[in-house]
Amino acid sequence: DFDIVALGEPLVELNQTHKDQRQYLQGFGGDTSNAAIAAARQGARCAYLTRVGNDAFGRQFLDLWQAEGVDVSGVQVDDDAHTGLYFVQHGPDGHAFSYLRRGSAASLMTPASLESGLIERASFLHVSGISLAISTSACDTVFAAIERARTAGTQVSLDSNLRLRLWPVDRARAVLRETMRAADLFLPSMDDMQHLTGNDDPERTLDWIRDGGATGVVVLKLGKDGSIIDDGAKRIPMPALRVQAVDATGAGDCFAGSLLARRCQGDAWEDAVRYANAAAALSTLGYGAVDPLPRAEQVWERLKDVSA
Ligand code: KDG
Repeated sequence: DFDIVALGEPLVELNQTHKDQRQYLQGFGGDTSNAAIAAARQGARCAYLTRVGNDAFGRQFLDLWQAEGVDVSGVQVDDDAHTGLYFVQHGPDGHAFSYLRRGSAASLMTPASLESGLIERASFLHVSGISLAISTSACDTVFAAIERARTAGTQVSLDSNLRLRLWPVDRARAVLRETMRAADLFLPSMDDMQHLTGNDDPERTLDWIRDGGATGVVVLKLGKDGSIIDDGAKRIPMPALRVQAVDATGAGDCFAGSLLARRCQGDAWEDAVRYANAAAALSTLGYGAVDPLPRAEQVWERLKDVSA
């Protein structure tokens, strides 16, 4: 059985280095894949549900997940579609992504892609705004996955991960609102919510989420200002850890995966969020979404320094 089954699109990553703007490091990305690997590095038993191309990148991903201990029995290989790709470019305002993913194998997922029965054997199903945005059949697949999870008693975790390059804001708002109602854990970022609601006040944002019908635990991510846990009864502000970030790509995914991993180990929400904050901070110290994801020993070490 599994702690976490994640569903979405893996993307090969080409990440610009600071030394030479035309030099790119190849790595791996895709928010839900990042989250699954982050969780596996914290000791969680994970599986990933997706579809990759029958190409060199698809094979690299299968090797990566296997090396990370992420179960691939629910990964489909598509002979006629490619594995998606994205570029990370760094500028004075942080990083920017551009994508080569339209028509990718993952975007061709359908509810039939879920027949492996993995969701039914997990504590958590983890999905995101990107899983919902890449195509209508992928969106249907996420809804079908949530349905399976609810029937089986698997908890649903949703990261907002709004990418306005992928869908219009009105559709994003409508679909995310519907999905957050079905989530046992909703992980929105303040940036995403500002685009969806037009307001930049965390309390009002949490009110919007509750008024919209979310009944699960909500952890609103405030970037350098930390996060707020809203468990439905009270709101608990949690501080962030300060680090000299090199590349924040995937930090939110590391937060999600680490939080879920710690919940599966029995942590209370505050302890799990404190841990996930430290893991996410450490994940920004190197280039790329996956390579710098910390392992449990490093996170505990860091938490020891903070409390000392
Ligand atoms: O959170 C990081 C991801 O956004 C990145 O790995 C690429 O999945 C990706 C996307 O669609 O933006």
